[in-house]
Amino acid sequence: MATKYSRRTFLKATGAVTAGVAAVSAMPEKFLSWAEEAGQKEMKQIPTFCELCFWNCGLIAKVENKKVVKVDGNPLSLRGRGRLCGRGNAALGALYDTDRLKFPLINTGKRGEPVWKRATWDEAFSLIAKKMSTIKEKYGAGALAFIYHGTGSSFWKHLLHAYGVTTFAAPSFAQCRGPRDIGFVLTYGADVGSPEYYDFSKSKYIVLFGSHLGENAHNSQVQDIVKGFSSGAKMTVVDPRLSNIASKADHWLPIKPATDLALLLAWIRIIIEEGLYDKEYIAKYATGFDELRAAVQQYTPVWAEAETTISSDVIVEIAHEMAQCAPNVCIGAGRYTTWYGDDTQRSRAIAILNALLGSWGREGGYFFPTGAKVPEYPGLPAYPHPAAELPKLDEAYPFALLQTTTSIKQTTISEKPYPIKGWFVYGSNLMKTMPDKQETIKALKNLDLVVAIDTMPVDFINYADVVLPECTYMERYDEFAVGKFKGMSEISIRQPAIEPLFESKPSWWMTKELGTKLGLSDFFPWKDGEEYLSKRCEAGGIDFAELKREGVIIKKGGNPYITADAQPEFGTPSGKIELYSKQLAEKGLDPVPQYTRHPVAPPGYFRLLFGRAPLHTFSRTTNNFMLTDLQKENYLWINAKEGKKMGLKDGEYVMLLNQDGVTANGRIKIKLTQRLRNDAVYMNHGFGVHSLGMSLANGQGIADDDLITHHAIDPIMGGTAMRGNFVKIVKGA
Ligand SMILES: Nc1nc2c(c(=O)[nH]1)N[C@H]1C(S)=C(S)[C@@H](COP(=O)(O)OP(=O)(O)OC[C@H]3O[C@@H](n4cnc5c(=O)[nH]c(N)nc54)[C@H](O)[C@@H]3O)O[C@H]1N2
Ligand SMILES: Nc1nc2c(c(=O)[nH]1)N[C@H]1C(S)=C(S)[C@@H](COP(=O)(O)OP(=O)(O)OC[C@H]3O[C@@H](n4cnc5c(=O)[nH]c(N)nc54)[C@H](O)[C@@H]3O)O[C@H]1N2
Ligand code: SF4
Ligand SMILES: [Mo]
Repeated sequence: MATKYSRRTFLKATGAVTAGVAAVSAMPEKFLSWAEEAGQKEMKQIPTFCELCFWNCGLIAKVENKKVVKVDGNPLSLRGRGRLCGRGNAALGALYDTDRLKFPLINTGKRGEPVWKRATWDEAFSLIAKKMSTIKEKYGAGALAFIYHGTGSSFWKHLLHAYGVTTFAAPSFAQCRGPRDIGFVLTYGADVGSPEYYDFSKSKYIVLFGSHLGENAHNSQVQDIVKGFSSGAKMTVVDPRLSNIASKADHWLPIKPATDLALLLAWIRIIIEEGLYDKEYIAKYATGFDELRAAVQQYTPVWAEAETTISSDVIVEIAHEMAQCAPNVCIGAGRYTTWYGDDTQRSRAIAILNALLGSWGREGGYFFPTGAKVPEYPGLPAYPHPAAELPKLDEAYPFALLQTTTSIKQTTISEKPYPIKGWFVYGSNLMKTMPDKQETIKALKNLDLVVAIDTMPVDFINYADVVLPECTYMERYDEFAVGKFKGMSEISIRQPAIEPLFESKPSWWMTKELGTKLGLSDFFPWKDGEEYLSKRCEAGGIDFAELKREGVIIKKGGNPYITADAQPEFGTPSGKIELYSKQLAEKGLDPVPQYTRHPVAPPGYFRLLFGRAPLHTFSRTTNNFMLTDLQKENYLWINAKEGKKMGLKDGEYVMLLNQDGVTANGRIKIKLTQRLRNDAVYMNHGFGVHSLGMSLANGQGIADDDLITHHAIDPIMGGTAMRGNFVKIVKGA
């Protein structure tokens, strides 16, 4: 076998890493300066973890002369197992992006039409502290809200809690996984975790609903599904589009969009009526079987065929296949689940189907995870209790376990039930993330303070009063990542590979400084980020030196499956799996999921579908020079036959107009394909950035979010369903 020479093996082979310049003389000219540099200084290897998505895979940064020259996966990391996805490998593109936010900025113009003034950190914090005090005096601390996504947000939560703030929300709940979390919590009293507790590597049968794993690059999960395949797992993928994972499946079901609940209810009915369910499991662990059975009688396979366009024979065949492989079956819960407005009910139907097959707590289904904990920093004062109990923001959505961005936005506009006057936004590009931009702008204009903590001059920055430039994940200490896995738990550390570039700073520093200005220094007794982490480790008996050296500490233990000795506990009111939910019934909501028909595209329009670009994370990476090299814009997938009928050519640019007459800013390239139904178009989310500061991303492709002017709200948990928009293709762009 030919030896593959990576740079590392090359240096190792020549001894350049340790032997200095002496070994260099025999090297070819082109490697000379490179190796000389490496030879003069020791190459450092710093383990840390990735933030290019929330999977947080362990990585090892290779540092020469204070420059990160490469990243590799940390073989010890359970989230990555020594591998990084395409985005994770582009860490240098994020770190060395010349468009990064470099110093604090204060907007001296209007909100949304910024005139930026470069500020010192002290000026920026003084302004924020002054405005916070004014808001607190006038309206109370309840008038401040925090919206966040990402690891460093925990420092801001701490600061704001200490200040008396009570309103916290993440788009990754109400615009993402909220429905599936709540659907599973209502059914099992537990959610499916992140990373999800799927036992794919042991599955005999896997079913995915619009969860395009591989394009949605959940690192270890993709590795698990590949293991499952190699051991002979069969798979069905339900998706209007032949996704990459669908192309590997035994069955691809190109379902009519928005009808998944019909298919699920038909499967539930078949499994019940043909007696294919796990009778012992249901008798022992579940409640509400008879009510479930009665409530799904109308959902016959023939009825489901009319709704979904999937033949009733195929529906029955797959139900039989699943049942044959039960309980080693995993019907995936999905991740991005805010689709059509009845999403918690669809997620509940998935949870119920898994229960009937007995897959919760069984090999190849959903395992019970092993948890880990790092204690809080010892001796911190208690957070203040707000003087008066504020009314619940999400009263209308009874199972919004987290507060929702939806309610924060609505409350900011209406000032009811109380005014919200200041937003802190961490790592969230709200212009692209929340539906209905005009409404978001209306809310932003009603605020007295908007603080953005970010690394890049993204679209949202233009609406901030003060911009605080955070250094990237490669330059900072941060919160731990604590992961629950099968028979193992993992604690990962983030530590700086190099010092922060420009004037950017980590969140532990920003919050300590601002906290001190606000008179909250008691809440920030640590000297620096390292001490903050080390004291917490000490309190929990965790070897900090080992953690720094290895990047992760793994603990084994815990039973992943139900056994005679290890019986499951369900955190529902009945202590059982709730096939029929009294909790929902009491709130006037369907106790068993019922099908609702959603609007279809008007003539001449297509349903707008969107999803992940394999080599990008939303708008996070659209300016990353290593990734724009691979994909710089998005494409409009359209069924080839349909496209040709309209005279469209592959690669031609078009514009898009939606059902409300709104045009997306920019143009998009047509991709004619046989891999999509003829009633929908599909594009990657994250592109169509409208921010001049993002020189590589600005104006590339079209933003799905420009076209999402309509959204339905999930009545159970307040999620915003964004797949109910329709677009018309306008030629001649
Ligand atoms: N139209 C539409 N909307 C969607 C989706 C969709 O597919 N289409 N997807 C939904 C989903 S699944 C989710 S989870 C949400 C996610 O939406 P958001 O919560 O907005 O999360 P991201 O898009 O990951 O956030 C990106 C922001 O984080 C900044 N950032 C990156 N690294 C750092 C860092 O280290 N520190 C700080 N302070 N900032 C950083 C980036 O520059 C960028 O501004 O969006 C939802 N909204
Ligand atoms: N590379 C990469 N990976 C990522 C991310 C990223 O930005 N980039 N983001 C991460 C985040 S936060 C999340 S939440 C996950 C999201 O990952 P997923 O949960 O997989 O969600 P989407 O990317 O929105 O899924 C889009 C798929 O749903 C299909 N679909 C559309 N409408 C329907 C329908 O009515 N029925 C069915 N059955 N299918 C439909 C689309 O055709 C597409 O294949 O990905 C994560 N992983
Ligand atoms: S899946 Fe990729 S982008 Fe996400 S944390 Fe892992 S390596 Fe980074
Ligand atoms: Mo998400």
